[in-house]
Amino acid sequence: MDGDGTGSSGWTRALPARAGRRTNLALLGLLLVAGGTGVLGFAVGTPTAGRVIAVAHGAAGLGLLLLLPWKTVVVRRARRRPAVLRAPSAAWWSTGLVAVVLVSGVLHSAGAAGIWATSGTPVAALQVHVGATIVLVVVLVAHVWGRHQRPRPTDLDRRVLVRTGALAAGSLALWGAGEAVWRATGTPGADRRDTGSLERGTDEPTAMPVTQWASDTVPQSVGTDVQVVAGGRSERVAVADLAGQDTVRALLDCTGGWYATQDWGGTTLARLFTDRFGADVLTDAGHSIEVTSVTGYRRRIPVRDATTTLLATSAAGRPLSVGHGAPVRLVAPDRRGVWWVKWVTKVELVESPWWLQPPFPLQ
Ligand SMILES: Nc1nc2c(c(=O)[nH]1)N[C@H]1C(S)=C(S)[C@@H](COP(=O)(O)O)O[C@H]1N2
Ligand SMILES: [Mo]
Repeated sequence: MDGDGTGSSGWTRALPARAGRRTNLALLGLLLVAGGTGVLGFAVGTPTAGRVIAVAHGAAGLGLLLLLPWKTVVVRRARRRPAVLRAPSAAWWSTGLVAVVLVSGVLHSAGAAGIWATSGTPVAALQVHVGATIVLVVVLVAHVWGRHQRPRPTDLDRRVLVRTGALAAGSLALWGAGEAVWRATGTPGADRRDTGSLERGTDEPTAMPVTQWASDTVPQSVGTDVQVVAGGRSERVAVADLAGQDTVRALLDCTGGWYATQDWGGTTLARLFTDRFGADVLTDAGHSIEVTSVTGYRRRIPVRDATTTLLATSAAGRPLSVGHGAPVRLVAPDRRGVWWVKWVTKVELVESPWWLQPPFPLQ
């Protein structure tokens, strides 16, 4: 009847006849791991954890390719069913979007970020990756809806566990092979950081991209002082008084896919608070320090970070540019760029813990 049945080519006939429910579950599992590690990777800035997450993310994504032969069988079989013939759109959209997400992800990992660079925007591959993923999530929910692949107790039998292990090992091997290719060919991606970011403008703040999170914009005007608040007391500190007290060499790693290391100059949050409000002001570990931008953008830092976190007025010995947060910005070592609040107007010791906030800024 139709010419594309599974029997028509030798290699698909060799595949297990039961390719179906478990293939779909494995696909869903890989997509969930890839999606979860993708979101987590944006939240984590510490090297080792970042590395584990990035490898899992890459492997889970590439692992989808390993399931392609099985999924082809499933799709071909499904296409013989008239109901699916009539409404294939979600299925085709998900396939196309997965392809876009995979290709852009691989391009980014190869270091292709700069290839499509237009004025100061070196992050196109990663933006495509994230954008297509958001659309994919919507389409996938529509696609998976009504196709309940409920796990059964037998899904935990030994053969399945062995196959799951094989899939995980195969995915990791595929990821390792990709990395080996980048290294052998000297692709820029070979040098990327554990988080997957590429170096841009280390020790050269002017070469560093100016990046906003979501919808925030560079403000028209900024202040000349910072309001410091703790325990009902409030003081205004002139920006000039913050300059040059402490320096820290720290790496800014943007979720847009680039990083840069600079020598930042300013004053640590610990010094800022204890100089004004006494040595005991930061001793309650349940408290946090809320850092607010003139734009309303804000992040809460745990008090334990106060000694390493800087209110910075300079980078590489020169005053900050407006794009990079002048006159004062936060420098939060080991945290992703979203924490590095620019154009700071207020720092306040608050009683709530740091984790009581949206995981990413809302603006
Ligand atoms: N007020 C404010 N601060 C902000 C942002 C923002 O959108 N608004 N973006 C953050 C993000 S996502 C990054 S990566 C860094 C980028 O700093 P840069 O523009 O100096 O490179 O600033 C952070 N601080
Ligand atoms: Mo960022």
